[in-house]
Amino acid sequence: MRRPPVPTEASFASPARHEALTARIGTYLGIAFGLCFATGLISHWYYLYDAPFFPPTHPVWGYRITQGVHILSGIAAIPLLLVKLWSVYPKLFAAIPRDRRLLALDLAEKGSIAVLVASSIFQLAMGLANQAHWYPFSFSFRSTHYAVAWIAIGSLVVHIAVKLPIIRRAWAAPLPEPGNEPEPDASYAGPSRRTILRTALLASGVAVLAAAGNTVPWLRRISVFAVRDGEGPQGVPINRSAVAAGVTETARANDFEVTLLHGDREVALTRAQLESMTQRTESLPIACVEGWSASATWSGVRFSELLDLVEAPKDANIKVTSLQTKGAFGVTQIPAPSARDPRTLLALQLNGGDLTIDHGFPCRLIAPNRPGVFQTKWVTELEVLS
Ligand SMILES: Nc1nc2c(c(=O)[nH]1)N[C@H]1C(S)=C(S)[C@@H](COP(=O)(O)O)O[C@H]1N2
Ligand SMILES: [Mo]
Repeated sequence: MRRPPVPTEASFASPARHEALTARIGTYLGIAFGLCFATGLISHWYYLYDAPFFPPTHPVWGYRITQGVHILSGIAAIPLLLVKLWSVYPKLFAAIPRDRRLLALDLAEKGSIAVLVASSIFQLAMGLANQAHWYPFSFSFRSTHYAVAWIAIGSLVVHIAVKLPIIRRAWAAPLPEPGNEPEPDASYAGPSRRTILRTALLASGVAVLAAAGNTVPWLRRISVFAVRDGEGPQGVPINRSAVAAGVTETARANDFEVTLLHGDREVALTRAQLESMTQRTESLPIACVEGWSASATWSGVRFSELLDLVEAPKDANIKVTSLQTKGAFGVTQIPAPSARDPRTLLALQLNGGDLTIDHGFPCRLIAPNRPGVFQTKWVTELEVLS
């Protein structure tokens, strides 16, 4: 029996492929990766409890924009990465140099590209899975996504440095077409390289529009990828429901109280007592790490005024505990600058009505310019940290 021949680079040759096309798609992909990396670092910073300095509370929509850009640039990268991989995969079958020095260089380049490709696919797939609330992995999403981001961006920088001469050459001249080449292939009837480039960019743009409804309300109707429909009760989506958090009974209990703790000082307030305090109204967005966001009007007690009841120092961070019994983020921390921002509320109402139980009844935290996960619902204890 004859063995099938081992494929070579030429086995996959297509006149549509060209380094100038690869370099152009690569440039757009690089821009998407750069945006995604920078906004990812910003998000990571917002999540740190021990940052040397805290993210600002102004503008209130800051995280909404950076996290929206993070998700959308990641989504934009997916079609571009697929087309880019298509444009270069025959190189996997290129002949291996015999010369030792060239072989070493070849292996180093292939190795760095293998790391880049693997980490890029991993990041985009993981990000997409997280955005869709699908966690098929058992490791921590955030620390893994953060660590692999550095691997991806590091190998990307190496890749760009190695390919810079080609990238320069590609952009210096118009995209060459198969028909205009020194040896035109008369039998080629496929799309022009310009068409392939435009289609890749179009696919990327369509994917972005299909996801942007998560953030941009008037796009919601055409956004097939928008995981949140924006139609949650009181016009705001819900991430973790009261059932999922295991609070359906405790949140409705008649003896519900919020306890403020500062050393040996302790003040407990019922919802009725919270209602009898001065009520403030603020318009603040919920901006989830998954990229969706929604603006809303919240009313309740100014957080800073609650902290004053137990004479909390102005520079103290606060531990926020919810009734939640299941899942992460039942206990969070709010740094002093956020806790003391006058717009930060322990909210009792949303968009003009009492909070529904899924939005955090009896009371929840809402602070300007913070990731949604820290807008803790069903708050039952506030402890002043020293
Ligand atoms: N106690 C508690 N609060 C929570 C969460 C949670 O899991 N538990 N999820 C947070 C997340 S991830 C987001 S995006 C917001 C969403 O608030 P909403 O359901 O009112 O829209 O609530 C936050 N508050
Ligand atoms: Mo969230």
